[in-house]
Amino acid sequence: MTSTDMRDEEARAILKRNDKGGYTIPTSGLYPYQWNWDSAFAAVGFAEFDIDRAWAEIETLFSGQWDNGMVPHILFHVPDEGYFPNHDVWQGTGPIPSSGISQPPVAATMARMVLEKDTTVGRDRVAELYPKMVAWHRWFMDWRLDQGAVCVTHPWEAGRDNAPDWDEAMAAITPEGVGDYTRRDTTHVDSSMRPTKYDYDRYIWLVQRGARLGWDEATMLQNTPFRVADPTMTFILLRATRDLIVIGEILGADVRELQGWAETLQAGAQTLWNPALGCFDSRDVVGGSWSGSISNASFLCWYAGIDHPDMRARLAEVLALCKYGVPSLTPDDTRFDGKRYWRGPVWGMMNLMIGTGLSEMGLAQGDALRRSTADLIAEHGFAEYFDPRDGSPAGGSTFTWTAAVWLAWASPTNQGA
Ligand code: 2M8
Repeated sequence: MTSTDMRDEEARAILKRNDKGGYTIPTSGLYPYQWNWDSAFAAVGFAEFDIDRAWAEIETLFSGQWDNGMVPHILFHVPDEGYFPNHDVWQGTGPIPSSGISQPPVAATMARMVLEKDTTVGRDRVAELYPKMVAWHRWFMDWRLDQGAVCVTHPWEAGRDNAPDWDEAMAAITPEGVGDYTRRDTTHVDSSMRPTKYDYDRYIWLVQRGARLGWDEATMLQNTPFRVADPTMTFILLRATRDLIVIGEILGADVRELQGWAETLQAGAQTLWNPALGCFDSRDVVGGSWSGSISNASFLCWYAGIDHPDMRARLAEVLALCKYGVPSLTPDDTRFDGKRYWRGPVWGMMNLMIGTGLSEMGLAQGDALRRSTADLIAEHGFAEYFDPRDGSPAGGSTFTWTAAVWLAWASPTNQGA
């Protein structure tokens, strides 16, 4: 067996081990539930060896969809005391116990990828999912826009939990009355690789506010303490809406409403251009300031079909400092912390989206990024994230989305595919 075959085998084994029957946990211990965008990435990993299981992953995710169209960021299928905050804190109001916020909507893009693997099997499966995905995207358009850019109402919604993008907005929150609580994440992973207590106090305060208001979007919008227009959400929703249009056209659906959304989001993405930084950036809607972050979310522009000469220059600068792909924050930023989660580390699935976008636009860095991600995983394993300075693994291990990224994109088995 070659080393590539061994990694392929290991990646399949990780997906099977994290499979809890219809849904996949990100990794055991640290994350014992179904997470939204983790599941969508898991689906493209499964699609490399089990198409039926790939569709089941997305179907189970949408079984938690709320009446208002929102698809929660966590589905608490089986209670587990090893995680905090659990459903008793969140008090999500959907058909199965869940959180009360969403996560980056990569599902339609991943569904299109699974569909293209096998259109015969996929057509009926995607036909069932299509109206649910449209309803979810409509929820974003109804409740999350600012000047056409997509906002997050909690750092956990962006999936980039402790990114510096939220620092100003978080500083404006005084987490009064949050009470005592016991974190579980730091019993699984070294606390130097996780968000701080300062962050967690504000995360929980925001969750308590949502729960108190019954997760009613109109009520939560009034005097909202946290609303940040975010490149992660904006680029990903724009990309996914275009993929949803392709799926709709295959199904013979009327896609005019979706085309309107894509135009709105395309214009909204331009409102994230920070001229002083020469980069796409997060914009605090409540406080009015830019984050000033050259992050891996900034470089999702190509994934959304948006090119910019300055972004190419920023990418070259960042990649000159990082051997293994795009870090969550450029290392020459004073806020950079190479092991602390979304303040520095490299994440495989972010590399996948950035690299895919670059390749689709005919830019050579796309394939280079795929090769460096392959080296990263081949040399350092299937960690949750990696220190961009030397590739050392950090966070959880045997991680679902890293295994999926390997199988669906980075593995040399797929080179030239
Ligand atoms: C991380 O977030 C969760 C909360 O949602 C946590 O720290 O408890 C983030 O990296 C997020 O993007 C990811 O989906 C989740 C599971 O992998 O973990």
